[in-house]
Amino acid sequence: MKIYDFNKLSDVEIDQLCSRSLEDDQQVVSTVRDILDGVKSQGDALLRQLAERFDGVKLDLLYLGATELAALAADIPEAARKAIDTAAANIRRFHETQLRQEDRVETMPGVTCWRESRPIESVGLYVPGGSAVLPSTFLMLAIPAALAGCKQIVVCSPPQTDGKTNCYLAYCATLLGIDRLYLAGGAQAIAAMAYGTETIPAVSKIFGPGNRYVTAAKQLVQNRVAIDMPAGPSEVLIVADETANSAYLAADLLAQAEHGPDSQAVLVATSRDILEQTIAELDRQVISLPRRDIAAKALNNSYMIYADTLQSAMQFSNRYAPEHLILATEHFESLLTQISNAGSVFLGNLTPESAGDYASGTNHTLPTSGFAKGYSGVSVDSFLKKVTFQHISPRGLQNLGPTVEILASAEGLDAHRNAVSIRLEELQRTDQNS
Ligand code: HSO
Ligand code: ZN
Repeated sequence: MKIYDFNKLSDVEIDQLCSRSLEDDQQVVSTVRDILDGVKSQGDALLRQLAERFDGVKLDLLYLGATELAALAADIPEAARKAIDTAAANIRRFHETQLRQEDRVETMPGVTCWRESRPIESVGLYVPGGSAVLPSTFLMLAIPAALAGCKQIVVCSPPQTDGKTNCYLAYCATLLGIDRLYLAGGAQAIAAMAYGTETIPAVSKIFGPGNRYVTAAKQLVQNRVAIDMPAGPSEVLIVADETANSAYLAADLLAQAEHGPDSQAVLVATSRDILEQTIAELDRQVISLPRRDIAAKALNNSYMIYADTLQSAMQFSNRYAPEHLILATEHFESLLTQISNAGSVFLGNLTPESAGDYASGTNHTLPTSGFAKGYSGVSVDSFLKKVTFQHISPRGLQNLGPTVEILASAEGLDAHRNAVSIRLEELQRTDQNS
């Protein structure tokens, strides 16, 4: 991996290192457009056709029901069942704390304002299949959706060639009380949840990661539905000092790299020895990985930076705005306030990013590609709308009314002013009469 020296990098070079190649592939966009139009006009018939073409299966029914899911779930190995139970409990425990009621505020005597949450009634979750089936994503999306109180949780995942799903996803469904798993993958699944088909209901917001086709589809259906966030390839940035362990660093970089050939794994270290040792460790560890070819390609997209201080390292990290930030140092405490842009942060040498991917409790659906500058990861909030309320008493209207009247006049909006004046005049009349 190439090593840069932070102090020798120009501003433009730093920008280049921080930019992710998110080129809009016109080929992908035009294929996805066709699929969106097709699903809109042909519905289930096209979903069946595409399942045959892309997933190699002739589907009769486009979903698995509760009984079938329970039967498939029964095959899950005991250890995996327990691990999913533990992960689900931790994710639930962490996300539960996000359900908070806000206080009512009297902004002026007699003027009371407050905000209440309401669940998005119908949400769609996309759980990827393909090169890696991710039951962890099922947990990360369905648990906060259920906590938020979403009434309808539509889950789509690509079918296996036998027209079923694997025992892990089936177990997640039964554990979370999802009694239907729709067998649709790729852009067509997103189209189905956006427009609705005879079988798959249209939803108000679509969540979940996916390949380039899924991502392009989510982008294109936004005039119709909300989406969780723009999603690019997964990434990690590690800030390390001499207290880090190069074998752990290599393991964390590879954990990221195995996601996909376009994943990025960046190491910024204040020790040249750590950088050299990590390169040696990468070479040693990568060969034994089943996904070594994917990981090697991702490492080709990746790089290391030597920074002479942790402050410079943090400066780079904030410009990069990583999805995952690992602070591989015993001295992380003093760095926390310096973090301004990151999706999720992992502190110290014994906190691997994989812990958050699966089971510690935080969500793994996070902003990538620098979007951590403007977006947060998925949480219970992502499944809620915030509705504001206000009530004005007679005294409140007397206190606030004149301010509104003056501002409405300043904007030349007389009807706005009258809506206040008509009430104030009435109040005055009844005051005089009493
Ligand atoms: N690192 C991925 C999530 C994941 N990793 C799922 C393993 N399984 C995006 O945060
Ligand atoms: Zn991961």
